[in-house]
Amino acid sequence: MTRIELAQGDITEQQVDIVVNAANSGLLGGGGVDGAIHRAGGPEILKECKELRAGPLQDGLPTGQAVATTAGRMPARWVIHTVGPVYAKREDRSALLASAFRESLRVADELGARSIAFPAVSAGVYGWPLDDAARIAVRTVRETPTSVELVRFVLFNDEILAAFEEAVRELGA
Ligand code: AR6
Repeated sequence: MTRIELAQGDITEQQVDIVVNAANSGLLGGGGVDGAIHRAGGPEILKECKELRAGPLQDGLPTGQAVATTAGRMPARWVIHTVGPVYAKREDRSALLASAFRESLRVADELGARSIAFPAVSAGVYGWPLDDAARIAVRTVRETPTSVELVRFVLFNDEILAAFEEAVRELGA
């Protein structure tokens, strides 16, 4: 059974096997969680991202997929970089957002990880409405078969934490 936890705080400080990054397809850094992870983890992460772009991911990481690197100086062992979709009013991209969580768990299983921390992927710069982002995140994790024992959503502020608390209540996670 996978345990789902909610916590408020900074994802870079989590004592878990894997920290998930809400990256962009270029994989070379950005703002939000992405910036925080590269700052906290140090240059080793960017070095591995550049190697991925020079090798298997020459066109970047497609939306909804996930790839692992070292976590550098963070307490975690690995970072899984995933790319959530940009929110669009006229197009339902929720399958891609669910895929970002599912693919991250698949890569975590490949690594043999037991614990993972997710941010609220797509709920920042990418503009996803918080309640919906929270529901998709919680539902997908609950429905994805995985050997990961602990999934911790690390939420940056009161508002996004409240959205996840409501999603957990609604879905009974
Ligand atoms: N720990 C936990 N959550 C955080 C942290 C942190 N240190 N910093 C921000 N958040 P965002 P996205 C929250 O914008 O919407 C980047 O430039 C934030 O408050 O980081 O998927 C990438 O390079 C929000 O609730 O990710 C991409 O270009 C959540 O994390 C783009 O942003 C996600 O916000 C991805 O946008």
